[in-house]
Amino acid sequence: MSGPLATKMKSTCQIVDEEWPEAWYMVEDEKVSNQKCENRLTPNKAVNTKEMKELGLNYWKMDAENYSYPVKSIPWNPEDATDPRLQALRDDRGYSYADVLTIHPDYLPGFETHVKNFFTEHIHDAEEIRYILGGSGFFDVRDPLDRWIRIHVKKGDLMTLPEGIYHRFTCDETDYIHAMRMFIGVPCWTPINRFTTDTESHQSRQQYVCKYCMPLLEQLGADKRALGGDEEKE
Ligand code: KMT
Ligand code: NI
Repeated sequence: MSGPLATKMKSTCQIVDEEWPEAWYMVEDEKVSNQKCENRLTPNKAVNTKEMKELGLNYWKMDAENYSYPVKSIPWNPEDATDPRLQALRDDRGYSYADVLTIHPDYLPGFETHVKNFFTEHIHDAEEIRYILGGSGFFDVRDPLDRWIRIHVKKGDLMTLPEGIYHRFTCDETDYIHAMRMFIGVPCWTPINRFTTDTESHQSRQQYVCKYCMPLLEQLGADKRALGGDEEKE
């Protein structure tokens, strides 16, 4: 294929599965003494790209090496975008708002409080879109069985979390991440915290459960019944 459509597809299409960030199941929260460590199970239980897509996550590998961004810009003017691929992605997906911030003790006043709040489990009533311009950190998302999956994002990763997914974020041990936040429309960063709010009856949560949790849970149930059926035959 050639022509404008090919150029557009090349500019915005999601890249091959192998390049997605590494992800794994975490130890139980009671066993987490340092949230900034990897906190893997022993042996490690990896989560593959197919599983991450089934949770509703999206991912693009971006070129964060050859384009530079301010340390902080709230908001960030889209006219300052020189990366055509970022521009195309924003246009395609309607990401009308963006800002840039650096989460590091020297650059973010109240760093510790922010990190604590980011790590409080929550949902949003919109997609969470993060482009990692430098550094690294962990996004934790719940699977339909309510187990934590830890995703290690780093420079060049653009990841979206679907509306209504339970999640949290933490810096890793480097205590440094430079990120662009994007939003469709007027941004609202206020999290809807689980356990202190009735998130289960929130429309965004219910929508997420219907779209992503129910199909997976039904499949698990069917698999279990199939196994049970075999056992009965024995
Ligand atoms: C969030 O919503 O948790 C954040 O914005 C964290 C910093 S972005 C990597
Ligand atoms: Ni969030």
